[in-house]
Amino acid sequence: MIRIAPSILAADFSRLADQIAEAEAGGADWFHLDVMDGHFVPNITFGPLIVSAVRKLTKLPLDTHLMIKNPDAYLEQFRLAGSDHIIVHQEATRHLHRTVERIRELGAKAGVAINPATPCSTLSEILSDVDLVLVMSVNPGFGGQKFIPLTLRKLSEMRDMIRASGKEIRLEVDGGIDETTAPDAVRAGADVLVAGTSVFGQTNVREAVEELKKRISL
Ligand code: S6P
Ligand code: MG
Repeated sequence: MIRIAPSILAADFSRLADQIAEAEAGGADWFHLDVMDGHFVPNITFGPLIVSAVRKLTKLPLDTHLMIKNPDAYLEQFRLAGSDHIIVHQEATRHLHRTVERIRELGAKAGVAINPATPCSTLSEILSDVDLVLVMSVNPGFGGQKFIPLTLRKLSEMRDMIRASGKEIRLEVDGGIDETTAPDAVRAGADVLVAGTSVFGQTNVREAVEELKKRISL
């Protein structure tokens, strides 16, 4: 089953409750929350306060993508705020195994993200300990960027690594996912599609999710 995880980064925060409800009505499976600190990436978004606000608006899993330096210092706060999945960047984490174990100890699913320039092989030793791998298909920092086609090859490589591990690990793709790139990403092996602009950047959010779902089922 392919899941759609709309990213609230592109939502109208002045009417977040309506926007979340509309995406849910369209068939959203998870909500994706992009946390940026202005250090790991050149942009600042929000922290646990917004995660806990979204927690009150939906029962769907909250997929929290930490684009921050020293994520270890904030894992508990994001879990307490209601994150079901906590994703850290391989590039921002010194002791990845310890971090992943800590996320699981806190009762959340553990995810690891890799930037476009980071090889899949950097995850070979940790793969069987994670619940989710996120392959960035843009350089993290801003919504609305163009999908980098070379990342399709990385998705296929990561899918092969997951298959070889024999574990149930989700493969998420994030950045520039729309009606055109979504089917390509699914063919390459992704089973969770993060979509910001192509969902919340549209006038009719419900229809936008429905349309994405339709495209990937063709
Ligand atoms: C990339 C960004 C992603 C987000 C984004 C996707 O800088 O930070 O991690 O999930 O919201 O947005 P879009 O508009 O490319 O779908
Ligand atoms: Mg993201």
